[in-house]
Amino acid sequence: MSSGVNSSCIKTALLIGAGVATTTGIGYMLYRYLGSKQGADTDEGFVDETKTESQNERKVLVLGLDNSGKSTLLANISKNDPTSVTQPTQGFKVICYQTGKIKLSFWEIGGAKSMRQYWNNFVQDTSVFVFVVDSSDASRFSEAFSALHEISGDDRLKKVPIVLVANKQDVSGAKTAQEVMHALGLDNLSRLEHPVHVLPTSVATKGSPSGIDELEKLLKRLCS
Ligand SMILES: Nc1nc2c(ncn2[C@@H]2O[C@H](COP(=O)(O)OP(=O)(O)O)[C@@H](O)[C@H]2O)c(=O)[nH]1
Ligand SMILES: [Mg+2]
Repeated sequence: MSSGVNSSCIKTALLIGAGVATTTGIGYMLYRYLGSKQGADTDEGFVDETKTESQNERKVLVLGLDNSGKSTLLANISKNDPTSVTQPTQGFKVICYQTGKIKLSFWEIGGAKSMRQYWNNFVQDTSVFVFVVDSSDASRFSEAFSALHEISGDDRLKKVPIVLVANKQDVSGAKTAQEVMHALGLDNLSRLEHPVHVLPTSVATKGSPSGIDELEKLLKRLCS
C-alpha cells in the first residue's frame, strides 16, 4: 500500500498578512484557479469551494489556536522537516496525502483571533475534524474551549468525528491528553453529535516525533 504526499495535490500555501478579508478572497480565487487546473468542481459560491474533488478524497479540517502546532504536525504527516515551519499560518493551507486508496486533504486554517471568524467558511464536507491544542499552555485552554465549541456547533459538523490532538507533550509541565480533553469540555460533548478521539503528540523535534503514526492510523480508520 502506498502512502505519501501527492505533490500535484498541494494546491496552495497562503501566507496572508494584513487585510485578511480581502486577501482571503484573493486566496480563494487563486485556489479556484489552481483547482480548476486540476479538474476541481466549478460550482459558484464561497462555501462550495471546499467540496472535495473525488469519491476517494476525504477532507480533514485542522483547526486550533495559533501556536498550537498545526503546521508542524502537518509537516510531520507529509514527511517534511518540521523545523522548516518558521512562520505562523495566517491564511490557509491545503496538503494532500495519499494513504492506500484514500487521498486525505488536510485543510489547516490559521488560528489567530482575526482568522477564527472565517473558520466556518471551511467546514463544508469535512470527514474528520482535528483540533490541535498546546498542552503546555494552560493559560489558553479557555480560549481554545470557546473557539472549539463555537465551531463544533456548526450543523455541517454534526456527527463529524473530532480528533483532539494534545500536542507539545514533550514540554515540561504539559497537561496530559485526558486533562486537555477535560479542560476543553470534550468529555461533556454529546457522543451522538461528535464521536471524540484524543491523542497525545509531540512533533517539533526532527526525527523523533511521537503520536504521528497513531494519528495517521486513526485518520485512515475514520476516513475508510
Ligand atoms: N516543544 C514543542 N514545540 C512544538 C511542538 N509542535 C509545535 N511546536 C512549536 O510551536 C510553534 C508553533 O508551531 P506551528 O506549527 O507554527 O503552530 P500553528 O500556529 O498551530 O501552525 C513552533 O515554534 C513549533 O516549533 C511540539 O510538539 N513540541
Ligand atoms: Mg500554522
